Amino acid sequence: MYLMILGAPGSGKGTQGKLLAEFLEVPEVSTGELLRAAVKQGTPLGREAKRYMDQGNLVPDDVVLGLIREILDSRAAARGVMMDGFPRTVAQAQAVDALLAEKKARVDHVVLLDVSEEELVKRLLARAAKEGRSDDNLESIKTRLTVYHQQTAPLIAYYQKQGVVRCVPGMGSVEEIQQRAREALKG
Ligand code: B4P
Repeated sequence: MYLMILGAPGSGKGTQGKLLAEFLEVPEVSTGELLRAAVKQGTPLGREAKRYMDQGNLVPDDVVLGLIREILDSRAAARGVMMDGFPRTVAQAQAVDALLAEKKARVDHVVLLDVSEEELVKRLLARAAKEGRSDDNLESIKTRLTVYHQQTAPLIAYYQKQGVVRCVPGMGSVEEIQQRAREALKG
């Protein structure tokens, strides 16, 4: 089963994606986490990615696609994968569709987390105070929201055409939202 979790920054992609992957017994892959790990290790890829991430911009498609290709070709992902925070552009979505087609597979579900803008900013600022992530500052958050509307939100229509979008209201407790996501996958 190939799933994606789509939503604005702070919508709970990481939080819900991990729980849903555990429930469905598929590995979870977060491009954000992979990129942050590369930054921490100081690899050439990490050094390039950091420039974009700190400003709230997307890392170039070719960098992210290299990471995803490796994962989809791995044995761990042979039975499916939960992709958290990927794809984020129509070009990434088209590329992953082509990679899956090579495996005679397709995207089965796209879980779309719907959260108000006010709540998104509140959550990210709360995380900034707790974890100090370098892209969780007000300026970068504003850029990330703009980038989401311009480059990632068009994916909703892209996947609606494939009939795979499962819209999940993303406000409330983590447990409530997880329950809704599981229900949405049944429908
Ligand atoms: P991500 O790591 O995907 O970061 P994010 O959009 O902020 O979402 P995240 O998963 O961390 O947060 P969540 O909503 O779970 O990306 C970071 C950067 O990496 C991007 O800006 C970009 O530069 C780069 N990148 C990643 N993927 C890319 C790609 N495919 N292409 C190009 N660039 C890419 O949670 C946020 C906070 O809310 C948490 O503190 C959480 O605890 C809290 N929260 C969650 N659910 C809650 C709830 N129900 N109630 C209250 N708080 C809640």
